[in-house]
Amino acid sequence: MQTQRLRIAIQKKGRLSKECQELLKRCGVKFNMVGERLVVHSENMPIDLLLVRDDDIPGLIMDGVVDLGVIGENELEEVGLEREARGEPANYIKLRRLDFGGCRLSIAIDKDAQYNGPQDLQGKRIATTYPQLVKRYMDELGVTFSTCMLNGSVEVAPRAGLADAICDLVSTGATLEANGLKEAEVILRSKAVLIQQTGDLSADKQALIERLLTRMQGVIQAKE
Ligand code: PRT
Ligand code: ZN
Repeated sequence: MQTQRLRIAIQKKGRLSKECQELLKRCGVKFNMVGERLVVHSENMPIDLLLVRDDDIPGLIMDGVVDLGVIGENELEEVGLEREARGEPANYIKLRRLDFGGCRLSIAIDKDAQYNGPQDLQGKRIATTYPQLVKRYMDELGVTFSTCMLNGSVEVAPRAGLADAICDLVSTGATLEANGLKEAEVILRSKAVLIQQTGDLSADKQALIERLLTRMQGVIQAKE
């Protein structure tokens, strides 16, 4: 269902939402976040913001339900691999990397364990929310392993006896340290990215996207 207005999916609440709203505002998109609305209409441009959980954003783009989305590369790539494995469409256009949401997806092990390289992970059980990304990395290295899928509390899995290691997002490293873990392998360096669906959009929408991108370039450069 194509709408006249450009639809942009952003995270409703979480680590990307504030900076994402700020970026749009700096690009001149006026809107007012009130209450618990799913859709917020811009007051000065033909743009609707769709406020959702970040997990839903890659699929909304890949199914062509929304035009643009802002999402962490970690989530985008995981969902892409998942969908490819299920034979579902996983296409998108990466318009630009943004200057927030930076983190790395890393495998971490007991801080006192010896670590000489990926072969030390052979046969281990790794707790993670990103099984596809872990599999891609380990397959490339030829290291076999098993997973323990957790959507939260990944960092306590080794202590709880659920897994030998974890693979989770790290920014300062404080969470790993607090849980007696150390980084062994960085498997992905991630930032928030602006993505577009691959369907044909109207000339008006495409022109609006170009305008937003030009403004974004200016906004991001001004901060550097
Ligand atoms: O509710 P919803 O599903 O929308 O949100 P969410 O809880 O799934 O995601 P959210 O808001 O936590 O994160 C959104 C995105 O922010 C992630 O997908 C990443 O792209 C990015 N990001 C950047 C991070 C971090 N930094 C980060 N540090 N996401 C999570 N963390 C967590 C990490 O999982 C760990 O628990 O922070 C902890 C580690 O932080 P340090 O500083 O202790 O290392
Ligand atoms: Zn999420």
